[in-house]
Amino acid sequence: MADLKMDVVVVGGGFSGMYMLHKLRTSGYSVIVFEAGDGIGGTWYWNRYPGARCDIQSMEYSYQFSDELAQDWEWTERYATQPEILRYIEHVAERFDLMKDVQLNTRVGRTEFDEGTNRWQVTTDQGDAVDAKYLVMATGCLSSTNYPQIDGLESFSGACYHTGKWPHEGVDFSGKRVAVVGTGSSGIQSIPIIAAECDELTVFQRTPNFSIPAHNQPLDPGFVAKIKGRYRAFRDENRLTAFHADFDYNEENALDVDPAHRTNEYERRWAKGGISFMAAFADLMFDKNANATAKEFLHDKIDEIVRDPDLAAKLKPDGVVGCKRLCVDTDYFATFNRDNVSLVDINETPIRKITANGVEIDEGVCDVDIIVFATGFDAMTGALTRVDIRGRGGERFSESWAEGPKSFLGLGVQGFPNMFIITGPGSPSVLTNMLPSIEHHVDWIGDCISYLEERGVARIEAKADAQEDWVAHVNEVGDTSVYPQCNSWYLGSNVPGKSRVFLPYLGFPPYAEKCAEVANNDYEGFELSA
Ligand code: NA7
Repeated sequence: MADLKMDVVVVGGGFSGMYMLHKLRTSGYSVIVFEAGDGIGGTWYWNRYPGARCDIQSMEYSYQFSDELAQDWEWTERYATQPEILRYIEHVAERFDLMKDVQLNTRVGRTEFDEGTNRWQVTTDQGDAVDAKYLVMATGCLSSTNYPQIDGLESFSGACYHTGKWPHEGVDFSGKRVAVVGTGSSGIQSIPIIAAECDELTVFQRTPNFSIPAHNQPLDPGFVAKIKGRYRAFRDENRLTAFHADFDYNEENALDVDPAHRTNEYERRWAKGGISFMAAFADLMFDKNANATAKEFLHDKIDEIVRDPDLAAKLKPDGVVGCKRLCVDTDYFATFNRDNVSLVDINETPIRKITANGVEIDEGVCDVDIIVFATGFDAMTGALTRVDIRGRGGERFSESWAEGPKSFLGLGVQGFPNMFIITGPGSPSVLTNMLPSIEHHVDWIGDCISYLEERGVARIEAKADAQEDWVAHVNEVGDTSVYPQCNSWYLGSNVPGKSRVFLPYLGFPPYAEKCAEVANNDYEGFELSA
């Protein structure tokens, strides 16, 4: 017997879960949020590694559901740090009195759909049993950490950390010999800071990454006033762009302009800094030859920065620019000019095992006191499939997605009625500015629930054909681009054994149009039963 009867259970207290709570409560529904951490914030709660920052500019990385909130909150830097983003979500929770419906330190366990009542029976590791009509998965895209399987890891006598589960008290690197494994965004942000603090740093690199300088700086009050003076219009303009962000998109194709013009544009964006480098030309993500011009430019930059040519060669990515998410850094490449930093390319010299004293490669053991795994996440699906969800007929969610995720719009899954996913695979999510994409999904789900409740609908479920067509469409659109042509977490290829499927939907505006069309046509593509 359930202890508690609610309209909605939300799993996860990150940015999506907190806004979902606010949205539903404002519409008059009873909601409980279960959050595994002992604080809210999701990604921004767990990723406390040195240098953790958002790679989207702070003036865009915030909620827009409340004009007062948008006007009142003052960001201090161009790219907000993890602590500042955490302060922001805590402020939001306090301002809208959200915490009274959030239960921390609670992991959702077996959760079953009861076909007799059309309701979810949710249990938790704290002994809660909740009967709820709707289940909203707000478990985040980058929350299930990916630990490499390296022999001997348990025998290491020093300290081991993962950037995505960083200790709250921080880590003192002074006087220490440190290994960092992984050179994605987390590695690239933390390596310069760890290098400056520790005695010796060895970076173990499997794949080099492209990175653009952040040129982070305190926010100029004039710039803030300008954006705040037309905040809604600014956000509305961004909503009409592919990445749902203010990237200063250039409509020209790299291959249609002369080389000098092309280099100027790349130089301009390099000097400006940030991920909008990707919007330098319209064909960069659709034509490998166009992309190669960006690659050449970025290779030259690495040569300019890194003094040792052999080292520079090892740091140059061979792949397609942006195919793995482009990184944004502060002094990453220059860090390799330091005397206390060395690089091990593990393709040339693989890690054989971890010993009590350090990391063993062919040339011997690299003795270290601390190992930092900056090895990323089982992205987009990991946090969902690890929850024991049983749908219609007892179908296990993890099994239904064993060959790759199947959903309609990344929002609903056939066989799992009355369940919604926020920024699930099959939606633009990680290819966009996450915050407005979260808000878009939360608004859509909230409106859908109100529609169902107003009409006395007992059950909503994605139809098999709509889901099949959508999955095919996501792949078709993905295949028009160069994204599927490399290995990245967008494709699940960073996790051994994970099915290779292009997870996000490319292009926010057509996606938003489709979502609106589905809603306007009485949730066409979903089966609604009285
Ligand atoms: P990423 O971007 O997935 O980077 C993880 C890094 O760890 C990447 O360089 C991986 O190499 C490397 N890796 C993963 N597994 C191993 C093993 N087994 N051995 C050695 N190296 C390994 O995660 P981040 O946390 O940096 O960033 C995630 C997102 O957060 C980022 O894209 C932004 O959106 C914010 P690989 O490239 O797979 O060869």
